[in-house]
Amino acid sequence: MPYTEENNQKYQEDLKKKIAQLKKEKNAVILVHNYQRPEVQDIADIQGDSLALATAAVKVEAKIIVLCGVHFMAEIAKILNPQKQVLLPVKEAGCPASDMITAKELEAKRKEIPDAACVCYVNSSAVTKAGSDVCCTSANAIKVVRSIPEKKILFVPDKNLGLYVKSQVKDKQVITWRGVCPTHVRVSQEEIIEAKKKYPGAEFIAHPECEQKVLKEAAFIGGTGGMLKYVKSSKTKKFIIGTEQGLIYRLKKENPDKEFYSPGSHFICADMKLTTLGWVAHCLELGVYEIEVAEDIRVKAKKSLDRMLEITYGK
Ligand code: CIZ
Repeated sequence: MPYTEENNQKYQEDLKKKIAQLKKEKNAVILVHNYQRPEVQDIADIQGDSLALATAAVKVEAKIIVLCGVHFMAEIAKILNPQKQVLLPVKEAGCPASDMITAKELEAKRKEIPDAACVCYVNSSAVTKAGSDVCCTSANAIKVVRSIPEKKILFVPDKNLGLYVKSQVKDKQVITWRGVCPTHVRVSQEEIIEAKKKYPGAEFIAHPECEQKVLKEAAFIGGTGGMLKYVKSSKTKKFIIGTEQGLIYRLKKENPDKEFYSPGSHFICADMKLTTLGWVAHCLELGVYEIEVAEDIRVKAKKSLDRMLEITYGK
C-alpha cells in the first residue's frame, strides 16, 4: 500500500479496531497518561495524570492493565495490583528523572539526615518508593508534605518540584535532591517572556517541574490534572502551556472555544512519544512487555503509595 495521507488514516483506524477487539478478547483495560500521542489518548479507557491512573489502577476489574505512559507508571499499577498482568507497550519508555537517584544514594542520604522523613515524587523507581516514607504526585505534593509530622523532609528525586513545595510550605525544612525532568527544564524564562509577547492576552500556566525562574512567570502552577481543572473553570480564552505538549490535545478537546500555545517546539518528552497504536496492538497481541516488581520491594513501595492515597483521599 503506498503511503498517502488517506491510507495512513485508514491504517490508524484499522489499528484502533484491532485494539478494541484484542482488548475485549483478552479482558484488558487501557490506561493512558496525559502526555501520550493524540491517537493513543483516543483509545484510553481511563486517561489522567499519575494520581488518576494510580487511583484507577486500584479499581480496575480487567485481567490485564495496558499502561500507555512510562515505566514507573506501569510499575505503580503492578505495585497496587500484583495479581494482574501489567503491560508497558514499549519496553524502553523510561523516565530520566526517575533514574537520577539510585537505591544506594537514597540510603546514604537518609543516613546523613536520619531525622528527616523522605517524600518521593511519583516519578521514581519502585526501589526509591520502597526506600521512602511516602510518595506524592505534582497534584498532591504540598498536601503530602504538610501532613507529615516531621519538620525535616528529604524530597527526591525532582529538585524543582521539591523547591516549589519548599516555597509553599514554610514551616518545614525541605531538603531537595538533584534530579530534574529534562523536558521541563528545557524551557527558559526568556522563552516564556517571548511567548507572552507573541500571544498577547494569553495566560501562562506551568508545571512545578519547571525551573523556579519559569514558575515566577506563571499565573497558575500545577500538575496536568490541576491544569485541566484550572483551564476549564477560567474565563480566560488563551493559554501558554508550560508542560509537555501532549496535554494540549486534551485541553483543546475539552475546551474547543479556547486557544492553547506551547512556549517552544521542544516541549516534548521523547519517552512519552514512543508509544504508538502499533505498539499497543503488538502489546495486546503478544502479552508484552510484562512489568515485574520483586515482592519485598513491592510491599514497601505499596506502603508509600497507600500512605499518599490515604492523605489525598482521607481513607
Ligand atoms: O503526575 C504526573 O502524572 C506527571 C508526571 C505529570 C503530571 O502532572 O501529570
